[in-house]
Amino acid sequence: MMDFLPNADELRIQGLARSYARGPLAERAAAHDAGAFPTASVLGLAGFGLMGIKSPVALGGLGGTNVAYVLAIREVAQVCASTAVTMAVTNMVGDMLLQFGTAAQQERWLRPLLTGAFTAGAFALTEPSAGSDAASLGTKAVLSDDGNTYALTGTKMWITSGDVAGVILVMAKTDADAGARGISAFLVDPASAGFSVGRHEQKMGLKGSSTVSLTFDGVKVPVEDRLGPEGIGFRIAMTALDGGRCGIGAQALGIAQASLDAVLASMAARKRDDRALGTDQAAAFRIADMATRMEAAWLMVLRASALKDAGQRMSREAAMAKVFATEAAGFVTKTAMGLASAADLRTDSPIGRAYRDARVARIYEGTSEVQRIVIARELVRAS
Ligand code: COS
Repeated sequence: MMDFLPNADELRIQGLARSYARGPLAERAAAHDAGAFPTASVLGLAGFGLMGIKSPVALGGLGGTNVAYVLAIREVAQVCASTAVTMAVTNMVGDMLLQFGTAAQQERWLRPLLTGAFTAGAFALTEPSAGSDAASLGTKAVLSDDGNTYALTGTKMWITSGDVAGVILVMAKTDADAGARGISAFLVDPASAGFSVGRHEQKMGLKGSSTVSLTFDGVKVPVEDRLGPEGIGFRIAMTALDGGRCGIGAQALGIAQASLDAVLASMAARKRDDRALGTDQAAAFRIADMATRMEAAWLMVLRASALKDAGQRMSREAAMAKVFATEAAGFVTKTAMGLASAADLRTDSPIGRAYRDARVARIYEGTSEVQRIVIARELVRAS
């Protein structure tokens, strides 16, 4: 029977995230929203194993499930969405090292990612002219004649934590004529010659997270730092995004929860004719719709995550959860603005921050349109 109730270990991991989020992170969240990268916060989370929730305890992770992962991300996002996205991308890179890496690669790259020796991990797929059509990327990886090293050349864009990461998972073409099957994945040391960080994007939300472009100018990568065989880089990226999309759904719902909580607190504080504003039907119906959409979306995120835990392909369910949760968060944060008081409309108020932070969730890790393409394709494939 499917019960949607997290088990004791999942609740324990959620509890770790909640304590850290509502304690030290809450004190710094405003500073992160003002643009301070959350270094101390991600290191604090790493101290509890939360930068590698599914990775083994022996390597510094928590040995948890995908359900535990979304529970933890939602807790962190409710307090600071910038920290949550930094945590989500690091966990995603760690998951790929766990799934596709050798024992030596896990020791070299995964352990420092989990323990906080690396501040973060970065995932470099998107390029200036390859976003939604990810397989059309142009970064090249050319193998040396002696077969020992690749030279990576190209530019990546919109890369979360690209300037602070200890390891960057880079997707590049090893065979220009083989389409998606010509893409391979590489673990790149940012200290490598030829690597440089470009512009820091000035974003409307998630201001504490870092978003940069990266340039690779003949960056030498030893063959032992290729993740998996040549040609499976696109599969690695899509596998990462299947899990990542559940995480972004959870992040969006954490943001939505913060927005709804702030609306309820604001309404309780404002009385009209001795009646709480929330008892007015116009407001009450809106609040009910906000909470109901969030609840439905959360069940979708949980189900997609549980399917992944069961080892099943869940591309369709992850895409459905992502599009529905992020659009629900868009509805909730916009409706909250309509119910807010004048003070709540300050950009640094909880409602203002949630409104700004929620928007990008419908864009990154695949736009709402890309999710609909994935859903439709999976339905056609299965018919
Ligand atoms: N898991 C494993 N493998 C997958 C997969 C998945 N979820 N999705 C696709 N693949 C595999 C396919 O099986 C196929 O392999 P074979 O050639 O061996 O059969 C290969 O990958 C290519 O698949 P497909 O033909 O579907 O690729 P497309 O180029 O048509 O992909 C979409 C289209 C839109 C789905 C893809 O480009 C995408 O997800 N784009 C959005 C990228 C994104 O989210 N960017 C944000 C980056 S992080 S901010």
